[in-house]
Amino acid sequence: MASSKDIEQFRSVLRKSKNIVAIAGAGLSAASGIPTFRDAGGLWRTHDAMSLATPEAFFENPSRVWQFYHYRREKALRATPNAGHIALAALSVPERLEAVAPTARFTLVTQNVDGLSVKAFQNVCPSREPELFEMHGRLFDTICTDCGDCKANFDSPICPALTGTEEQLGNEIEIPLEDLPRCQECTGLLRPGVVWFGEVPHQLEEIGQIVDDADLALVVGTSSTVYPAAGYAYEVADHGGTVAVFNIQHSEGDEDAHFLFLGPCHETLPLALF
Ligand code: BJW
Ligand code: ZN
Repeated sequence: MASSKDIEQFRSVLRKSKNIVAIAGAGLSAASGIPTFRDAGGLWRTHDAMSLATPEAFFENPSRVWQFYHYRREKALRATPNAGHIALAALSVPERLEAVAPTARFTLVTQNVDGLSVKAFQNVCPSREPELFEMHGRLFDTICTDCGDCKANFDSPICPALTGTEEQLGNEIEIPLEDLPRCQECTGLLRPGVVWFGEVPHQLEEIGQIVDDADLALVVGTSSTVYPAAGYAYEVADHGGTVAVFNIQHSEGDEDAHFLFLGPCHETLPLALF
């Protein structure tokens, strides 16, 4: 089956849909200056994922891992949502959703940890709780490795010893354990509140239900290589739903998508949706 790029045809599917789920990845935040992982310029092209994004890597070298996440936190703190985040957030506003999909419910499932979709939802509709799942956690949460306390933390820098290290990411420095971020409750070592390889993503039961119910999946800016998120579009297609991929280039499985909108998603999403 050849994928369609016909916006009018997509709009007519959108109009009839009842449960829309968007599954987003790093490409959604690319236009906000947040690096992706696997495509040109992506973090995993120059940094080894297994020595930065696993629990084993953290306990082996917490200084290296904190330096990496401090760099990511500082970038995300200064970033603002782009037109792609805003277009998805607009679908959570009842009147906006009703205009394009009168009988639909919309949910965003993001793999991104940068908080930009939350910011976009707050900008667009401050009075509503967003239908939003951050399945790989948040850069701005910390978890104590001793007592398990989980807290939001937007400090910049997160601890004095990391000051300025974001300027020299390739240049690893060794920070003593006692100078890394520590728990306010028990002084234990804090870790970033993100989901690493081998860990179980958040809210899988609720997301599973949303995916089971979805009759339209928007797959936005993800390489669709990391599970379980990579499986959701297949699940929607398997039970008869429609899949629309928004990506700047070809990605895993997009040959099976019903719609394929190639281009930067801060341009293609607003065009296709509104
Ligand atoms: C644009 C654009 C623009 C650019 N516009 N587009 C073998 C087989 C199957 C599974 C496994 C396996 N071996 C191991 C596993 C499991 C593993 C996995 O899937 N590994 C694969 C690599 C094979 N998964 C896990 O370990 C997960 N946990 C798990 O499975 O638990 C077990 C379990 C599950 C379910 C039930 C019970 C138990 C956890 C995965 C955690 C991933 N963590 C990371 C780091 C998070 C913290 C951090 O940010 O540092 O999450 S890795 C990284 O990849 C990050 C991302 O969320 C994730 C996905 O990447 P994403 O978003 O797709 O980014 P890219 O860079 O890959 O793609 C960007 C795309 O955007 C590209 O396509 C570009 O073209 C496009 N783009 N600019 C539109 N302007
Ligand atoms: Zn603690």
